[in-house]
Amino acid sequence: MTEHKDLASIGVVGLAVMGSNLARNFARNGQTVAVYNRSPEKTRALVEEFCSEGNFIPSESVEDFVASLERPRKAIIMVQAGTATDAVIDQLCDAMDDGDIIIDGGNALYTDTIRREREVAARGKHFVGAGISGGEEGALNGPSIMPGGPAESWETLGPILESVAAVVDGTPCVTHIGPNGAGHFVKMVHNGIEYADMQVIGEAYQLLRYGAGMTPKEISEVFTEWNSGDLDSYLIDITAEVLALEDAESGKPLIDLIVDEAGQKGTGRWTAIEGLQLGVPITAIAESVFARVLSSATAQRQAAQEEQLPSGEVAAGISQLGIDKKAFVEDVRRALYAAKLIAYSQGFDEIKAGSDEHNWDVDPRDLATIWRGGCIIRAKFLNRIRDAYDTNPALPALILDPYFKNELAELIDPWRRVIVSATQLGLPVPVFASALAYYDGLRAERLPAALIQGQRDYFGAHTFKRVDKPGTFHVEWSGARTISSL
Ligand code: NBP
Repeated sequence: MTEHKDLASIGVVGLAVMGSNLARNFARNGQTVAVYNRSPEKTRALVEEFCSEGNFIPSESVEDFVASLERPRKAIIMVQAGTATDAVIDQLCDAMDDGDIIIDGGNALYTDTIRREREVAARGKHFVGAGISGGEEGALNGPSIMPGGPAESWETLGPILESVAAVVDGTPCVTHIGPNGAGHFVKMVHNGIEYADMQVIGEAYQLLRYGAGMTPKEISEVFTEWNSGDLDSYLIDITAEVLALEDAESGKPLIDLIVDEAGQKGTGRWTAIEGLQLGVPITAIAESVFARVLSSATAQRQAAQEEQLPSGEVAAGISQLGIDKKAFVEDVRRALYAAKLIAYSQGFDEIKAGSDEHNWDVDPRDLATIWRGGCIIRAKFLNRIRDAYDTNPALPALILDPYFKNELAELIDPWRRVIVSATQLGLPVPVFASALAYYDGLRAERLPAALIQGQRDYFGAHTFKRVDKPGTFHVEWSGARTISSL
């Protein structure tokens, strides 16, 4: 085993794009970084190319890597979620000593993180599942980091993670989220919100392009303008850039040359599944996952076009509906903002439900704080969310905060108008529309659930409760239809 004179304060295992950028970020911020990758070529390439950025200690075996770390050892795993992560944890556990800390920075399923923490603790080590957001750029220049795991690990890890996280108004975008799987759970919902945020932007684009007949370049300018207001965010900013780009070869807008099929990897899908399991109506997030699934149903989409599924009477554009373009653009902006608000409100509901279920005590204010920088959903709007939970930490729903309620009063009519127009134009706006259905559902004094209870009692004697008296009731549907109290 190699003897190391100087030891590393942190190590990174897995040197693909995320791991190597994170290792460089640590090195640039004055940490001596131990680096290891399964195939040594990546380790060599990283150190060769970036040794001028700081101190790296490369290793070509896990044992050497572990020996190059100061105690308690801290190693961040940046490999694929699933079996690769389990394999690396096993190797590290064998080589490490009691009290050392293994951090999984990949996109693990939080239930795997809970299991891993238990298994690693049984082997005498600490395990921290940390969500890391911001993609490769964030990993290099400052991500938003969501670590779970034991509070005592955070005391050791906190200062190191703070040294590489994004910083907003002097506050690093990292904090201890809660025990065991809390960090990865929160990262999962963050990604679910990201799906919805991207989809509502997509729906706005679709309406402006195929409803208002605007060119990608014109829409890019609209997004640039929107980026200076309530919608100011990383995703709106990059949308303007994507729409502005022309393919040098053909001179066509790049957007028209990209195949319109979006995949949905682990985290977005998990957020929807978890919402169902926890019984939280995260409709905007789930619809955004389904929108991607539909986009990828290539064979069905092709058949539907070939068969010319009837559209009914649809307008070719907003002028046919007598709608002014400038007014429409502003309505779409407001509809986007409203649907986005619902997606965030639902995401925070899911986090609260997960936190209650697992006794994590996640503070929503912390999340709004650390998502303001580094991560994909970073936005000015998160300051408002932070203020909302500051004012009332027990807010029953984000949209019930007085500021957001006032905003919704301004957004609701344009939001309804846009959905009506989208229907008349035959353009799909699944998240705009489902978010409004959720909103109206929440507001409704009476929901048809009463009828559903009646149906359930009819065919399955499921019983029902009444609004006018306490108790449980059943109707003898097949006989005299008398209502009896049970
Ligand atoms: P990948 O997940 O694509 O790369 C895996 C790396 O792990 C390779 O360098 C591979 O080595 C190494 N590895 C080791 Br060490 N042991 C392995 C094993 N037993 N099996 C398989 N691979 C092993 O890297 P990534 O895109 O940098 O992502 C890393 C993690 O960060 C993932 O969990 C991802 O979900 C998460 N994440 C990614 C992003 C993003 O924007 N890409 C954003 C946020 C989070 P090799 O060279 O020998 O194959």
